[in-house]
Amino acid sequence: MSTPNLATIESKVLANERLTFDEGVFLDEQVDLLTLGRLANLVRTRRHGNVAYYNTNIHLNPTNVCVYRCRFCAFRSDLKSEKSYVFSDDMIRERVLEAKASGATEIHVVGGLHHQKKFDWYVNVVRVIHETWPDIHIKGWTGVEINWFAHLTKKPYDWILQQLIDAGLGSLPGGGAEIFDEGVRSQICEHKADSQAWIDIHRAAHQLGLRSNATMLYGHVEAAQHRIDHLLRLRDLQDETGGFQTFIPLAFHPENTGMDYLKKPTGHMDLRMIALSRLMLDNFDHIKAYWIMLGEETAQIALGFGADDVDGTVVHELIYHDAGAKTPEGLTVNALHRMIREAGCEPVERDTLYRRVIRDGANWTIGEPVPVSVGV
Ligand code: V47
Ligand code: SF4
Repeated sequence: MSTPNLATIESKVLANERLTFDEGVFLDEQVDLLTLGRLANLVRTRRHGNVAYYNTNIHLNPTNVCVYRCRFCAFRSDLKSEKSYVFSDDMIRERVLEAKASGATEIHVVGGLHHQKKFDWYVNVVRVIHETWPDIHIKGWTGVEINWFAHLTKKPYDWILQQLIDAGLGSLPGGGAEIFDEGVRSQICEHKADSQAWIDIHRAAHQLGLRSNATMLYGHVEAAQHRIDHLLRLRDLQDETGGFQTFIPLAFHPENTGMDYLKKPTGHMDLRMIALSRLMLDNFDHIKAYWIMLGEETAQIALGFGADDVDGTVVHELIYHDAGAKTPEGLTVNALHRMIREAGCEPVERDTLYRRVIRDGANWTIGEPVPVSVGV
């Protein structure tokens, strides 16, 4: 096999051809940011023109008590710690009514794995949200949580997922993927769901008709070959099921974590990861620049480096703020519009499934999906 070179990679990107593992590692290790960004922006505009997506959403982390101790996590708490909390049904209802009043179309639900809660407690969280306001899309519980529920109930993944769908679950978020490489995973989160479990759960979800997202946690102890391996394992599953919607690269935030001696990745690396994922994930429609994690400035610039989505209004974010994020906990729709327009893009509000949201005063309805082009 020939050694990868930029000229061949450029011509493959122009011809919409798939890049290999070696080409990915070469791009990651040796190609400068502006070249990566130029190529990724070409792919992004071929798919989306100048459209950039956002949504109106709210977060709910029903508990921070967690059996696991991932070294990168500042959010988790021991049961007896002063920091620990558990939402009651009334608190959940209050959050849902706040979401309704703010015009949110999505609630993003993830949390810790509480030692003393049974599977029914987690199903109940979904049911209470759904019964309080059936119109809100519930994007909830990561592959790690689904794996924990399988452990608790000794039931297969599709059974677990079906119980949650019956209670009102609409899709799965992309968390818990971290880095699939087994060696790296054992250093940063050795006890929780392994890579194969995460992949199997997303496959099971897709087979039941649920869409899901995928993430990658970068900027800690991993290297280029681990990042590219991660992206290609996701690309393989997407070839098989087509069920992923969005990929979200997540920058490690070290404050208050077990790896606080590491430095937070720079804006330079953040933009490289956005561009690299756009180039390698040729079968993913969307790459998200999660502004909460990147900061508003970098997220805005990322729209010119391969990203086509900035996530949403968010509100009540804890995972990144516990780990030192300096961004606000939420942004208004006007601020998101400004961020996107100044980047030369046209803001389109989407729901979780990337259908247009049509607003009329305080009311909203869901329109058609915005067409995505994959051709050259
Ligand atoms: O799995 C935890 C990461 C993830 C830290 O699907 C950290 O739309 C950096 O997955 N530094 C949860 N990262 C968040 C997540 C997500 C976020 C936004 C949108 C979507 C989506 C999904 O956050 C965890 C882990 O990878 N994480 N702690 C930290 N200190
Ligand atoms: Fe628990 Fe999730 Fe934090 Fe790991 S990342 S310790 S599973 S809350």
